[in-house]
Amino acid sequence: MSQYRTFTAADAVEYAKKFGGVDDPSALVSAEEIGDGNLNLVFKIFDNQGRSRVVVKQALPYVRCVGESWPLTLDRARLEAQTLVEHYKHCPEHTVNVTHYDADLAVMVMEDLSSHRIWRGELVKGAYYPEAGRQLGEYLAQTLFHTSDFYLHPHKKKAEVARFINPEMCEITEDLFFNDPFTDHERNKYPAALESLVVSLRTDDVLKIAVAGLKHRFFADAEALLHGDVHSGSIFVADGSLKVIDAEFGYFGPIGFDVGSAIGNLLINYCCLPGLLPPREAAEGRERRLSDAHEVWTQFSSRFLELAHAKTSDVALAYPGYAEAFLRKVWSDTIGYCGTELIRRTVGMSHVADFKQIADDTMRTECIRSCITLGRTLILAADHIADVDALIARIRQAG
Ligand code: SR1
Ligand code: MG
Repeated sequence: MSQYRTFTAADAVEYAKKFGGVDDPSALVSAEEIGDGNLNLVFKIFDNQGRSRVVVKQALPYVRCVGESWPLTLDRARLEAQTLVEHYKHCPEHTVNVTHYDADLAVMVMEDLSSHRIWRGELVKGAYYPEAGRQLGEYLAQTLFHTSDFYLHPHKKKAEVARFINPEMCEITEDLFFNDPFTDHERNKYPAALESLVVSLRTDDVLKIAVAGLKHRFFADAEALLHGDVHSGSIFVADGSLKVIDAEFGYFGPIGFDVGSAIGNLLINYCCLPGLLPPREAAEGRERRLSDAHEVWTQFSSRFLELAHAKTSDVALAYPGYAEAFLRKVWSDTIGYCGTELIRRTVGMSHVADFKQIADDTMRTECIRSCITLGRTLILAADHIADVDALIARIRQAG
């Protein structure tokens, strides 16, 4: 029988004493629940000197931001822990270190990242981390290459695809990205002034066929072990450091989904900065976001190619020119999925601080309008944007 029970702060301290891996467990005395995401409980565990030492994270049997009316698998804790452990093997520099997990309690223990801050909060304030784009590109290249058919033996790859089957979490993405915003769904939430723009998404045949293609590839293209939810709220930054957390959506899917989600969140910030900062700072921040997005793609693609040239084991995939051809497919997927992230974060239910924190209603509406419009442009143009410089030019053109 399952031993699952929802942790109190005291339970989290007791758990950290047993499984936290600290030298002096009896010094652990208190916990603070700091979870501000949509799904889980997250406890920071403090010692008797008031220092935070480890983090205990527990999956709830339902979607936290909605309540018990939306039940959700506890197996996501296993999937999250195993995805992070796998990614840590290939990119320890940029993946949070999970040191212990327990499938029955849906709990994991991980390193404390108190010296870091959530990137989204920093982007909203206009803070700049010049290395973050490159570091995120490196994380994506290392984790996605080393879990792909370029690197894994075909038997191992198939076993890994089976280990990371994640139907319930994938279903959330399938619904929230590819269905809800393009239908009249009760979960959608957007400013009333944008009704006609949003309705136009539902009746645009070319757009809906492009979105169907993206959803189909999300169902079918088991290219690599994705993080599955790479947004700026799943990334901690500090000077010279970046760490990715929160991988409960991990599964084998199209590489462009992770890269596109990452770039999409930078572009959401780009669209929202005029509502968050005074004009000069906003303009400067927007240039930095374009440069971050450029860095993510440039670092990801150049490192992925380097790895493919040096380490591809399969004789057919190693044929000169194939990795480059594959990356062209990843590039158009990246632009398409980036577009769906812009639309689902604004029209759908999963809103983000970048626009929630805009104080002025009219300005907020205009920033959301530019996110939706850019998202649509990118989905429609995904096969026609040659490279990252052409992408940046398109974004500037969109205004
Ligand atoms: C019901 S969960 C909504 C969203 O929160 C998570 O962070 C994912 O982004 C998901 O799509
Ligand atoms: Mg998350």
